Amino acid sequence: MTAIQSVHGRRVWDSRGNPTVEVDVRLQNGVMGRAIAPAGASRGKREAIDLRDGGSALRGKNVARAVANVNGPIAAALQGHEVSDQSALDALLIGLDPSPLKDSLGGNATVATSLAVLHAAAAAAGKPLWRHVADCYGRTPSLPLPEIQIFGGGAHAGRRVDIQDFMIMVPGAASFDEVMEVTNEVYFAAGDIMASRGNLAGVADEGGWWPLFRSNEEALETLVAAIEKAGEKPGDRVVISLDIAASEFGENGVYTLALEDRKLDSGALIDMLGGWLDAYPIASIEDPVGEDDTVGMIAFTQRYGNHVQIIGDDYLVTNAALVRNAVSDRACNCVLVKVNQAGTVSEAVDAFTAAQDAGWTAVVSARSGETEDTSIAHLSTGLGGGQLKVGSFQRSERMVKWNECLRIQDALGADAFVGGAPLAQTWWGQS
Ligand code: 2PG
Ligand code: MG
Repeated sequence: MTAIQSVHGRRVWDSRGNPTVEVDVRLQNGVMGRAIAPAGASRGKREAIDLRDGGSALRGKNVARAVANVNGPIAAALQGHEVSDQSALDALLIGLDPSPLKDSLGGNATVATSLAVLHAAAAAAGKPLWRHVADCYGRTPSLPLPEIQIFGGGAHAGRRVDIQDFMIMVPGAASFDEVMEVTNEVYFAAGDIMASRGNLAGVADEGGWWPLFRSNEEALETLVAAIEKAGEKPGDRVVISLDIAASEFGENGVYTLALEDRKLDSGALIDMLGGWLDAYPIASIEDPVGEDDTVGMIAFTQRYGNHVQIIGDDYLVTNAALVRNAVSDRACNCVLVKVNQAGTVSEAVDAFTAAQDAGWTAVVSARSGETEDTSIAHLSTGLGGGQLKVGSFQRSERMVKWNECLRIQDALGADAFVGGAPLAQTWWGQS
């Protein structure tokens, strides 16, 4: 039994230079846990909000009110409570702000607090965080299969291309370490090809290359060329994963591909993506249509759900009830789990387990605004059986998560890598 002595919030800065919330949870035995809230750029309408001050200073993004909520009502409510009871402490946070989007306390205040509680409880138990998560939720830990961005796009690269994330997965790797090695080869091969074609403008928000492509499909062709240049056969050990983030370029069933100066309805967008699924070794696709396009999501899943992983991000916003609805609607077959979309660890774990209980897969994910916080590397390992999406293979706020997985690999053993198992239902898994 170890009780919380104090909860202290402060303002720190994220990878885009924006203010964010850090929380220290200190226990009566002197042990401490710390976590930082990440921030998204392409945000679902139904995710917990980041409470920001508005006004002209710091482009309206200051978090003084969120920090004050940590140091005021949240600290007062949590003080004296047993730290190991994550669900009771998260219930206290939810009770303080029962609004669906946590708009009075701010999801940034609650998520940093909830994760800091998890860290403090792990430290009090003398366990690494991944082990604490596994024990807490009765799970078998395993190192996740990474999804790693090669080019940025959409809201992460000045909308230079419409599609947001062009990623690879290495389900054919024998270890997490091998995934990192293959990724290094593909990432730099892509950069070399783009530089030689005059297609490279720098690095986007998540560390992927900032592309100057003339069409969205040119990105796919370049990605295949990069996989080949790295000495791999596309679709063999390495496959492609896309985050379309369609809510960013479509509403009410009308999608505007600005790069190609084309407007598509939902059916035409689905046909276009279906053509890509036929032509390229794509094993996973996220938010293929907009978050308000349930009919499109169901149609896409009906056509392709038996052989491609279809991830709901903006569509599900890490919400267990929305996952259960989507399971009964047969819309998508995988959930993206972003702790700050839910606002607490318990709610995020609920969404993860609701998906796995239905036979779906689950991908724990970072946000485009990140920090040195490594919590998600531990969460995905501790919950086990999943995948991890962190951004690209450059910039420390990304590499810190991959490197943390390598440290966990030392403790768990290379055999604990989940490999391609989560993709068993995709064409890759069947081949
Ligand atoms: C996403 C994430 C990460 P953001 O859409 O999946 O790529 O982006 O954090 O901006 O929502
Ligand atoms: Mg997404």
